[in-house]
Amino acid sequence: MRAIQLFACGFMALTLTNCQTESVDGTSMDGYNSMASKLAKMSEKMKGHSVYVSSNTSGILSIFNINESLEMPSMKSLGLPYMDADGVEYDANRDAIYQVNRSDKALVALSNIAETMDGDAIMPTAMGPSTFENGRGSTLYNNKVVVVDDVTSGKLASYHVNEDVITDFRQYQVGFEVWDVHVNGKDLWAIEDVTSNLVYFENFHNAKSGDLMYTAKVAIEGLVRTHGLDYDAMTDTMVLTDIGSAGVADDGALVIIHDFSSKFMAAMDSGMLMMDDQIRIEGDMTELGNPVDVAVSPDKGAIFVAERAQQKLLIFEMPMSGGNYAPMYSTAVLGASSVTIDF
Ligand SMILES: [Ca+2]
Ligand SMILES: [Ca+2]
Repeated sequence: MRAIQLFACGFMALTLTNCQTESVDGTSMDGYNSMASKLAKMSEKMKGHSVYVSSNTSGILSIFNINESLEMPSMKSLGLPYMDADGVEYDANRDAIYQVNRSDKALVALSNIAETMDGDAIMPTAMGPSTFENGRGSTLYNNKVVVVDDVTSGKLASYHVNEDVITDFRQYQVGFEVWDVHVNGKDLWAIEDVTSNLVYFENFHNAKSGDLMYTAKVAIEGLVRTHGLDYDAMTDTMVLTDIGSAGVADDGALVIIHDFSSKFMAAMDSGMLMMDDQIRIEGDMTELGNPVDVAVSPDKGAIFVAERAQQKLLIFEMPMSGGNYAPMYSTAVLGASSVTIDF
């Protein structure tokens, strides 16, 4: 109970910047307690325990519940009316999923996800306009989803989203092929496909449709070909995937960059973020071949990987230093193409 109260306190501190740190006596602080317990319930609900994995071959959305254990999650499979999916986002406010449906070239919404059971076939409750050709990664922010259109010479399509309606918001030409994106606050980070480049767009949220100029493009030393990225703002941790050669099924790696902001800003002049500033997971124990997407939870001390070549979901412990580590959890997910978490 104390842990829950402290958690609620943390939640209130974020919203009200005012917080009682002592545990409270229920008889004298009924109002506070009931508010705290409401907040606790809400934040507990907002903080889920699920890992969502798209497939680009199976027509299945896989959901893993890690509440009991990261090493032994329970799993449910949901059938979809399309086979080829990529970017996946979970909207905790609506208990909805937004998924890049590549078969129909549209972003779709899937609703009431918490109520679904293993084996259910579900239908989208909303479908967006077809404004991308070759959809890949995605990112969710402020009731909008940005979808990467991996065409020459590179596009981003963004949409207003909720569980019932998906409409056009803006379209941007970025001038290079993109694979994955992540919005943090007002800024956007993108992976340039077929390169080791991480690209920064400052103040993305103000950008109008049309040509979008990047603020900085930085190569990640030692990285061959990056695909997925995820960033945790609380701990300033960036994680990138390295698929190595697309045709080689055992040469993948993960790159973790702590104190990312200062390192990236420092690297903007030279155009390269050096090996010394990175932690690298690679080698025969890792099961990494073509890790196409990643989600990071410093809270759980874990990194979640959609591994396309080996067709798996992999969960790694957040490493303190580089090395050839075995994942703490590895399971088959046919066509694993994208991953997201709700905690
Ligand atoms: Ca590879
Ligand atoms: Ca991603």
